[in-house]
Amino acid sequence: MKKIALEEHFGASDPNIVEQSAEHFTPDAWPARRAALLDIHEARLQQMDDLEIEKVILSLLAPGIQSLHDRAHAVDWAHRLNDYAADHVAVNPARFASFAALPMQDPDAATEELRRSVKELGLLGALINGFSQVDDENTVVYLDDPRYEDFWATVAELDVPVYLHPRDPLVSQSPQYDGHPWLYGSSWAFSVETGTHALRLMGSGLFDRHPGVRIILGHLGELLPFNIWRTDHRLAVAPRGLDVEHSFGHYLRTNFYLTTSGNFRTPALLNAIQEVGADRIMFSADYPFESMEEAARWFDAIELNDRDKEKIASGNAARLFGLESG
Ligand code: GRE
Ligand code: ZN
Repeated sequence: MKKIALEEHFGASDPNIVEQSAEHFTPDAWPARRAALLDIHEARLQQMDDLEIEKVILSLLAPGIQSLHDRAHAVDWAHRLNDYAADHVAVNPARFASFAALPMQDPDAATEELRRSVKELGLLGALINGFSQVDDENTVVYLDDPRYEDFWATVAELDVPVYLHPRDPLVSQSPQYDGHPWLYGSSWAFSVETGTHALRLMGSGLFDRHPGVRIILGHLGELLPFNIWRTDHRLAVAPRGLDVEHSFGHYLRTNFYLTTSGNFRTPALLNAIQEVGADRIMFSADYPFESMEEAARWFDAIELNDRDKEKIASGNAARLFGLESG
């Protein structure tokens, strides 16, 4: 079945950001993954052809710009890496598109870079890797911070989605993981960190002020579809100062889209479909951290009615990004 995939990462060696991903692999596995992050038009495209993935929306690896705590460094690298992404899309625009990476360390610069990326480079929105480290490595700022009010207004005005992608919490600020390093990364901490960040956005009133803002979450929703009923159920009796117009389940079903990136598990997909509906779920792999082949073979074999399967494979993404559906 024809598919569009949209959490598909790249790295670059100029500026040299690809090395950020080395920590996620054993030294013997890293050279091949490094090469896969740097490649776009060869092995990646070959696999897309083999697996009926007609289009990939690229995004920079994580934490990417979000960990560059020096503001000027973040602004410069985001600009250069968005140019780099646009240049690669231009080589084969039928098969590739890209999200922008944004220097959230400087909210005005991030807003301008989003505008430039969408209007001048033709990128399809932004992918932000969670909180940003700002000015020093231990200061973290989440996207619900008031300094981002103009940024979110611009997201609404440009009418482009923002992919909220995982990063690890800082070791210095995560005593719950001390001595248990296997809890970091994509095994667990990524999802808890990102699901919590999404709840912060809901609780901040962002979607009351800007009902048109659309957030994409990977990994079948970073644990939220499983737990959202309980969160609302408890907040109804113990709101602890929460003051927003709707339930979190409402925001999840109204302002969020989910992808299958890195979560190739049919029971989890069916839970997500039951909670948010098949119109809000999109196929993705999370290449090259995950196997494009495993993602595609799992998805193609799922027994689901044809209408919903086609929407998840490509129809929802085509509609959300204004792509021609073919
Ligand atoms: C991801 O982008 O989702 C990712 C990483 C690093 C390791 C695993 C993973 O950035 O899924
Ligand atoms: Zn990813």
